[in-house]
Amino acid sequence: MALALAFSQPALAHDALVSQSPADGEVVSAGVIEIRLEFSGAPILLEDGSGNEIVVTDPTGEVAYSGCLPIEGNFGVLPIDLYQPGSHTVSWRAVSSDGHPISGNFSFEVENSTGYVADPAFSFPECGQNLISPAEEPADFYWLLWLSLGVLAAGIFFFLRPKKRI
Ligand SMILES: [Cu+2]
Repeated sequence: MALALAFSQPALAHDALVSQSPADGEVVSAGVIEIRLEFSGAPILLEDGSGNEIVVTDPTGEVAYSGCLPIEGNFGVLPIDLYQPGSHTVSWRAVSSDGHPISGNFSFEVENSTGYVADPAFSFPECGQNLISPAEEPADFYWLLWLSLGVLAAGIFFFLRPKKRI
């Protein structure tokens, strides 16, 4: 039972998204905006830069950004230059400080009443240079790994559960 508890305990310690900007459904003006995600703990930075990732899709279905999510303490912060009016969708995933993957998605609206055009001088933060093609999905391996660990923990828990008297 102690072993089962030791296995199941970390699942309670996932970090959570505590606030975000833009909010889900928020309307923002075209231009360079910051997508800010605040977590309850600082996401773990893996050496190869994978694990903390964000994908932004514009209203035409084009991927506006797909790559690492720059981490600043408890925050994931991505500046992005947006001009396409309409609904943008954001999907993110991060490595919780307890080592588990967490993820979420939301959408927000861009309003462009001033005829704003993309700034040719805009560049993504350094970790954004290494863009990941949406087709590659390199983090899937980690999801499978964590899923299999969860199944293993559940199996041990089941095996060690207190037996009922007949
Ligand atoms: Cu966890």
